[in-house]
Amino acid sequence: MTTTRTVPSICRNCLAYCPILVTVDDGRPVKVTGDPDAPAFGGYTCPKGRALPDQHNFAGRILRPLKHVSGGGFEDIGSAEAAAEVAAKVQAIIKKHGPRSVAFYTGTGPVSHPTSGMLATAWMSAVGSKMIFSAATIDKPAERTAVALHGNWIAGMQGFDDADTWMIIGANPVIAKSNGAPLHNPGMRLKEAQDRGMKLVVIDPRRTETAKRAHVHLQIIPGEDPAVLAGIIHVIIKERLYDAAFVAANAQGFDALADAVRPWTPSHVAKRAGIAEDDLIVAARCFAQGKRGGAVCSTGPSFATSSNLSYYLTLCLITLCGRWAREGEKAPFPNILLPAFTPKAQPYPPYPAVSDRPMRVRGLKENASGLPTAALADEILTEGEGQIRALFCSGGNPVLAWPDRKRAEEAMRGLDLLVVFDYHMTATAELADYVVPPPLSLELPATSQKVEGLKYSGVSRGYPMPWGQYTPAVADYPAGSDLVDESQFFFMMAQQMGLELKCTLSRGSGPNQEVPPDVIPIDMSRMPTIEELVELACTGSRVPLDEVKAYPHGHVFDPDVRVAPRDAGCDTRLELAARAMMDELAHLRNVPGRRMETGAYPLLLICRRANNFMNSVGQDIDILKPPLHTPAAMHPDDLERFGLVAGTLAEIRSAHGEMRAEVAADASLRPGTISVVHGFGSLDEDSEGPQSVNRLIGLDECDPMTGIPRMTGIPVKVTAADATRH
Ligand SMILES: Nc1nc2c(c(=O)[nH]1)N[C@H]1C(S)=C(S)[C@@H](COP(=O)(O)OP(=O)(O)OC[C@H]3O[C@@H](n4cnc5c(=O)[nH]c(N)nc54)[C@H](O)[C@@H]3O)O[C@H]1N2
Ligand SMILES: Nc1nc2c(c(=O)[nH]1)N[C@H]1C(S)=C(S)[C@@H](COP(=O)(O)OP(=O)(O)OC[C@H]3O[C@@H](n4cnc5c(=O)[nH]c(N)nc54)[C@H](O)[C@@H]3O)O[C@H]1N2
Ligand code: SF4
Ligand SMILES: [Mo]
Repeated sequence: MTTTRTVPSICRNCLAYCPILVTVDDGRPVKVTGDPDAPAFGGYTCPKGRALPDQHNFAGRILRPLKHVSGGGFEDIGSAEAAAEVAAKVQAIIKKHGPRSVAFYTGTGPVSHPTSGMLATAWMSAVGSKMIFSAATIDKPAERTAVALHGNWIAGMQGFDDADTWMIIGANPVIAKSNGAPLHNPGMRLKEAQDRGMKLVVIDPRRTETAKRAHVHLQIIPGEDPAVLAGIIHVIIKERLYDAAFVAANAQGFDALADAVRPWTPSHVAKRAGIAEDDLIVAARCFAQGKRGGAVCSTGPSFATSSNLSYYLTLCLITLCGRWAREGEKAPFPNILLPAFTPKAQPYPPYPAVSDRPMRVRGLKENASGLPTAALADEILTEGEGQIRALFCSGGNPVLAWPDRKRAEEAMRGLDLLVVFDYHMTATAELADYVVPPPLSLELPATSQKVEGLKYSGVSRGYPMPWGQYTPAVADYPAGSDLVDESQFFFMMAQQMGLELKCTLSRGSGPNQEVPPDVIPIDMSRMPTIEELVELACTGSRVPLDEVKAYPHGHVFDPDVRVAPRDAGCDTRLELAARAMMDELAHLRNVPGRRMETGAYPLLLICRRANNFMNSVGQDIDILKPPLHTPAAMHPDDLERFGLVAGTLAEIRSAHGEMRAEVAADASLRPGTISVVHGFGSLDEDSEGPQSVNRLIGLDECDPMTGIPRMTGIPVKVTAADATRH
């Protein structure tokens, strides 16, 4: 007899962490819907969330660790045996090449399993390697460098829920549940906000699902964000719309910033960015004349070059208009499952955005966002002392996700040891020596803490209300499986190698820590359970985990934390004129704008995300309708201009490479742009099927501070696939 039950849980596919109801038959998830009893989420789910049972029951799921066998293919290996073998191989590599030769890369997989990395990073530090990379540096590294250059505000940015003005720069939260609007049910949240009169400014070359709701949409030429932001600041200063009292009390460098934006007149910026001068002025007034609000950048400006500057000018805009939480207000981000701290109406001071620890390649250094992942392929492929020989890849898919698709594949093939933690055979896993399958989200406990912690990467993000939720594991491990997560695997290796692990819990970014980090020794005599690691992560939480557990549908807590005044004698200030940023702005003024190209590459390729897929995840799940070919959206006028027919195959070429895609008409694009979703493709993508857009993206134009390559606004040409054959 089947036992069926329906239980509350959390979808952890993306950082919205939507509360869900999961129907479980004999331990197997069979249905997921939004949880109508979860306060404030409105029962929202997206297709990815509803496909969780398909992901968990997926026929191609890897259920036991795999070892690559010489001659090709994989064979099953027990998890303990795999850990022992890998530990021995790592020891040999360290003996020969030193600890720097061992690297760890974490992708977006850990979004769905937040404790997976806890013991992995502890193990890295125990073996003495600092070579820890993450997808964050090919995502939005400027979130952290800009904060390092500008400083941050201890109490955080003003919240969304009582804002009357808001600016979203290169994000599409309605689809991506990303920066900009509240992560949960952003469409509903934006609508509510507009119904109460909030004015939204969106800067995006595409009239996105988010931009459609904007009061002013600046449909810019890709890459012109710094110009537009400088123009907006120019107007705000010229019309004296800034909060002079706030600036005088909390910032420095105002005069230098005013000088720096003076040449960025509305007429110059409008011409350069391809927008109407009036729209720019209205956007500036709209943002500055509101009483409360915020401004947030996302991947658009992050990928567009000059990303530190775009993010930095956005912080300047927030400071100029005093959009930080003020003394006496309810603290917008008080922490529920993170420790209690005192949110003050006071800045965290700026700190060095770049460390003195160099990489071996590209002249890059470690920076506030970590080690530059775009340099990792070259760190692997460049011979010499310190060359990386072993890579642990946790929940990432470098072959498809890293810019320069070919170089990424070469790097994966060039390693002495590649261990991939993933639940299915990805393009990267196919090249692994060992593939270790972790349990999937519904088989694991978790809390909403991960989303709260988003505020540590940049200005405040996360929940707009003090939300807390815990879920136990609601599904069983599949029968006959031998699943281990990263923490367990690294623990087993540590035991094998006689290492003592210590887990460091940091609650902040760089030196800006809300409370001092906790360093917690792990009992090495017994493998901790995942439940124990969840508890460990909640050490010192403002609301005890047990109290959160009492609300299985989640709860809006009301700790009534007020923003405290500035400390007596504190003279810390936010920096409006960081030298490096002012120099970059002056330099940009002297180079021509990113005019829509007209020569050999007449279109600009821009980035985009799809509702049914989370990067490369979901492409093998039938009900998410993976396409036969990578879709490429173009304005109907451009299809006509280049003699292309929607629904047919085309060849896209950049100076770096070429790809095959199926063109579609999309009038939401700025004419002259073409947008392609990343994450499609496979290891063998030459013969047929989808191809990765990272074939078109090279590493020759990387940001000198963070190393992020130009990943949007890339000149390309498009021809009908048949035409290219002749
Ligand atoms: N051209 C182009 N390139 C891009 C981007 C772009 O917009 N355009 N976006 C960039 C951005 S923002 C990012 S963040 C990176 C993403 O880069 P990656 O994170 O390297 O790529 P993903 O495809 O997200 O890979 C996530 C992997 O995690 C696995 N996974 C899912 N759940 C779990 C789990 O619980 N445990 C483990 N161990 N694995 C799990 C999935 O199966 C998948 O293979 O790509 C970047 N690359
Ligand atoms: N459904 C879904 N959700 C996801 C993901 C997914 O793959 N699918 N991925 C997750 C990840 S890893 C991340 S990092 C977040 C990212 O979340 P977002 O940053 O919101 O990602 P996108 O939806 O691609 O929005 C980026 C926007 O930038 C615009 N853009 C392109 N070039 C420029 C430019 O030069 N300037 C400006 N101002 N805008 C530009 C694009 O038109 C696009 O609308 O989403 C996360 N959520
Ligand atoms: S938006 Fe979709 S994928 Fe993201 S947490 Fe919610 S249901 Fe899951
Ligand atoms: Mo990302």
